[in-house]
Amino acid sequence: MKSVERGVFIVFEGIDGSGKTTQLEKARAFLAERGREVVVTREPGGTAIGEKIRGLLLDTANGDMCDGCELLLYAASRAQHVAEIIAPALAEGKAVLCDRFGLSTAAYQGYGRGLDLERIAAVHRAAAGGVEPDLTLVIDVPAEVGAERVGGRRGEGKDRLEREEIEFFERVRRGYLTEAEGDGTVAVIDGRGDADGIFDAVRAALEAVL
Ligand code: Z5A
Repeated sequence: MKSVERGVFIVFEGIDGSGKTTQLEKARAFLAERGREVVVTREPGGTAIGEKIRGLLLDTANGDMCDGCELLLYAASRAQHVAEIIAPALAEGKAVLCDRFGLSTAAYQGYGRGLDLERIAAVHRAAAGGVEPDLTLVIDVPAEVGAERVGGRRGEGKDRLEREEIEFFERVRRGYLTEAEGDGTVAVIDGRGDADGIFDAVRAALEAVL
């Protein structure tokens, strides 16, 4: 009987415009070439319910959303996402590549908004139900670099979160770097330079968990 390959859960993180989605797509191609069955998904979103929640979170009409409401909406999206997509895919031995997960909540709602990190961790545990990444790749760029990369989207088309000031994204970046310290499941990758060069470092980190 053919043994079922172990599922592997890999998360791509970083501030807006870090290039994490570009790297995730390269990882998808790399894993598929190696014959892995790959599920690509994202937060907030990833399910029909989650995409509705994403709409609420990004809607510029919701400018008066309080930070606690925002935290719980990300968590609600995650609970559905884990139950409907991530846990079943891992149980079937698939490689799950997820654009953002728990570290986004610590970085944005904790370091960015200033919510208590213990509270965030408790809410995350309730949502994720013990399903945690084997590897989280933080694609690290200064806030100015991220802002330049998403520059084309700024102005008229900005969503509620993209309207934040550059200082907010610097706090978020510092949050990622602080949370990564001493956590063996998190790799920080320098996100400056060209995308292929960055992927060399991403590939090395992926190979270590495959
Ligand atoms: N959020 C939260 O607050 N709490 C949570 O718990 C969760 C999320 C889960 C939506 O995220 C918002 O949700 C996010 C945090 C919050 N927003 N804020 N603020 P999202 O992931 O959907 O949105 P995003 O962060 O803006 O991601 P993005 O648009 O997909 O950008 P990206 O993934 O960082 O980058 P990219 O799409 O790969 O690249 C952006 C541009 O740069 C694009 O034109 C590329 O061609 C270019 N690029 C990429 N790599 C390079 C390199 N190496 N050099 C030059 N140019 C490059």
